[in-house]
Amino acid sequence: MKLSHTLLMWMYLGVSAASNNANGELHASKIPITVTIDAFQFQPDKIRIKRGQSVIFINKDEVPHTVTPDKNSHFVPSGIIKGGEQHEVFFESAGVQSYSCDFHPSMRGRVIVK
Ligand SMILES: [Cu+2]
Repeated sequence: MKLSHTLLMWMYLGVSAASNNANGELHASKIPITVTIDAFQFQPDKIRIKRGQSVIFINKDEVPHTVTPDKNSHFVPSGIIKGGEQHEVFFESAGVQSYSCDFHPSMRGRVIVK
């Protein structure tokens, strides 16, 4: 009795994990991509997304950063992202959208929007 109950539990856990996995892959294109800001670097600093997809920038540093579009880039600037906070940026225009941090101009990254 006890053994079969344990077996059922394991089967249930197995099925549940598998369906979560399949679900995640099915909707992968709609899941926002994450860029981590860590040690004064965007990681990764180059990503490819589809138009309409968003990118969540997570600031793991203790100081504030921004995601500010270059002159020829088209997206709404993040404004200040405080240390430990995050901000979602929406990319509606195709092309290479390059950006930098207002406070640390050497911090640069690119989002390639298809
Ligand atoms: Cu910065």
